[in-house]
Amino acid sequence: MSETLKILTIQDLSCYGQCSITVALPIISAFEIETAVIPSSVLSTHTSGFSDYTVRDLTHDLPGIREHWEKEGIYFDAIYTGYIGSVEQFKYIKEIIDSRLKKEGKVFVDPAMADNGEFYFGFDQDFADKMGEHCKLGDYILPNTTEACYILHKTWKPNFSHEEMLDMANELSDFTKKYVILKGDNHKKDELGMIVLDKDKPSDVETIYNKKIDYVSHGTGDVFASSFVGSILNGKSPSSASKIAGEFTKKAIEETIGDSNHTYGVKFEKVIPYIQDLLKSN
Ligand code: PXL
Repeated sequence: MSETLKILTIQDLSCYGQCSITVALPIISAFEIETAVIPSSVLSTHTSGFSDYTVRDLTHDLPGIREHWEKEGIYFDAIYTGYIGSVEQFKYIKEIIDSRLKKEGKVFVDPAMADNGEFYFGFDQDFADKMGEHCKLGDYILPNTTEACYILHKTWKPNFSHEEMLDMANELSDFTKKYVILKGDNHKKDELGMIVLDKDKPSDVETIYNKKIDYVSHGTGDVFASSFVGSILNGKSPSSASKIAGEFTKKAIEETIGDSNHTYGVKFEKVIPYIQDLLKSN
């Protein structure tokens, strides 16, 4: 019987809206990885396109969960952090990583805090600076261009040249232990690129392209990060994992386009049956 890897994901639980934990848990599980969760806050919906949502901050539950898991001897092969609800959570999350990650375990940081040139509701430059520090715990960081600009104190624009994207990925090397996956290289007309950079081999930098789809949708970053994590834990290289995650996310968007009642997230459930094919062909 092969060993099942165990991952912990720490992010909010938005009860409705297809993001964060409700995306990560089913997708990573479908990659045959045992997935544990710490909901760092509970919201009735996510914060984009909904109003008057409820929020319960669970920051102060984090140390108690860690202490219990220490008593139980629970460890993880990987920890993946996404949307983080408060600055205070960073220190508790670091304690969880320090204490519950196996020695050879890997950390994935999706600095989910901004998109399309703007912060999500409630975040600011101070939060972005703390997120930048948090990224330094990551073996893999997965920012989009907006998040990269806030972390690097750069001015965002909708279209960066390929050279500017490569420069930005290089600058992000200071904010990762190993890999930068910078999403959103849109200099080509029909293809969307992701820069995959290993800070120890910057001259081997690669750009992975997928078909570009002109559709803005919520939650695609979470779908991408979850399928990237699932692919890496299935032994894929960062460039193959980016290819699989790009393809998985693109298919989820294709399933959603045209349904005007479904603008809050993407129908990733329809793509879950393709995971094994994607793993085999990449
Ligand atoms: O998908 C990112 C995300 C996660 N969680 C919450 C959000 C957002 C983006 O707006 O509001 C609560």
